[in-house]
Amino acid sequence: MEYREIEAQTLDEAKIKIRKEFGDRARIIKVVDSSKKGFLGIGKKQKVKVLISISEVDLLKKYKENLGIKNPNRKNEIENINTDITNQNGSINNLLEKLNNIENELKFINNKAVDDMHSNLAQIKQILKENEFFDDFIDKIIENVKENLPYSKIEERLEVHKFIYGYIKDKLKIKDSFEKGDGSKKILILVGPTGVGKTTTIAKIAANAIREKLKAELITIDGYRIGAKYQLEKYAEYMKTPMAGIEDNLELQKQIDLSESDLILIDTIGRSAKDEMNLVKMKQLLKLNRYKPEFILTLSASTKPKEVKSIFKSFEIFDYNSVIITKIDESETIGAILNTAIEKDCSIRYLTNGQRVPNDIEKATKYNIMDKIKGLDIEVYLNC
Ligand SMILES: Nc1nc2c(ncn2[C@@H]2O[C@H](COP(=O)(O)OP(=O)(O)OP(=O)(O)O)[C@@H](O)[C@H]2O)c(=O)[nH]1
Ligand SMILES: [Mg+2]
Repeated sequence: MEYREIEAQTLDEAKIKIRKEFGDRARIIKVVDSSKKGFLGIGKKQKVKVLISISEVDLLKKYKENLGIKNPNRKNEIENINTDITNQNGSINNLLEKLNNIENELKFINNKAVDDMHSNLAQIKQILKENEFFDDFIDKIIENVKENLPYSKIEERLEVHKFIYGYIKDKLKIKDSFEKGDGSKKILILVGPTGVGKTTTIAKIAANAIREKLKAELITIDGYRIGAKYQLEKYAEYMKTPMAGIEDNLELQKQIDLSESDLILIDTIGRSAKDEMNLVKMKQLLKLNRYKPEFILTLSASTKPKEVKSIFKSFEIFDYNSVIITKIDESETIGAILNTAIEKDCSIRYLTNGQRVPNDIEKATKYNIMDKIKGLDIEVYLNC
């Protein structure tokens, strides 16, 4: 560091001198007024002495570097910083615009992937899939929304959910009364795969009928399996209601002829959908020429969707027109069964939701079935 004393008439003049000679290496340390006084101020000679320090070039450079100033001209530096910020703002805006474009492109691609579908419809499609409705059924629903809902409503998620709820609800058929067998006797025959809960459900229906002061009677054709007859016998005993095990068609006809019950519930042998031979035999055994029994397909909510259709198909030889969905408590979804029942124009009769006899059974209603469809807006359930 060097020190100098600069003399000039005014401070401004001294500053110009300093700037010219030393640039911004100089720092003013002290200013001394050394004017020579004239008489009564007349002839006064103005003079200032300015003491300055002068940094060495390297030191100054370092000092500026430490401050982050590269450009010796502070004004330029600030201007540059401002320009940088403006540029950065520009880049951020550019970036945001690009992101926006990418997002729009993705939306477009996604929509293309789901057949140019509005996101609300894509969401509904997903919900129905998660409920295990089949693709062709879902496509039909989506087409229906597009045809019947104006675009302004498709834009509103809740409107779409309401439409879907209403659509499925309208398609569902419920059966809650018994067809009369011969004017007085009502005969229900439960058929279905093995282990779905036919025997348990028969006991539940009988117990509830008895509660409603109906005379109920139980019959099983499942005399071959150890324990099967015993299971029904135990329920009958508990309910103090008649129970018979029959082995052939004649015996069955006779049993019904002699029965004085309002409701006859016939339990059958669980058959796999592939067991066509035995299904045909069972149909022959259950042939009741003088009566009009009502066959009910019983199947479990936990049946795999891809098996549901083949079960409906295999049991078609019984001409059933209603179903009981069992083990609702063990499954999250019943879409595949509802889907197939709707397609086959089949009514839903009961839902069973546990092992307890007689409590774990409900008569099917459109509302308790729609409640099982997950993922629709809660408002829909509250207001529909
Ligand atoms: N969790 C649950 N279990 C049930 C329900 N209904 C029946 N079960 C149980 O399912 C098992 C089979 O019930 P069954 O009534 O014997 O079934 P099934 O259709 O008569 O069986 P098969 O005569 O062998 O064809 C039993 O352990 C029942 O307690 C239900 O709604 N929920
Ligand atoms: Mg059984």
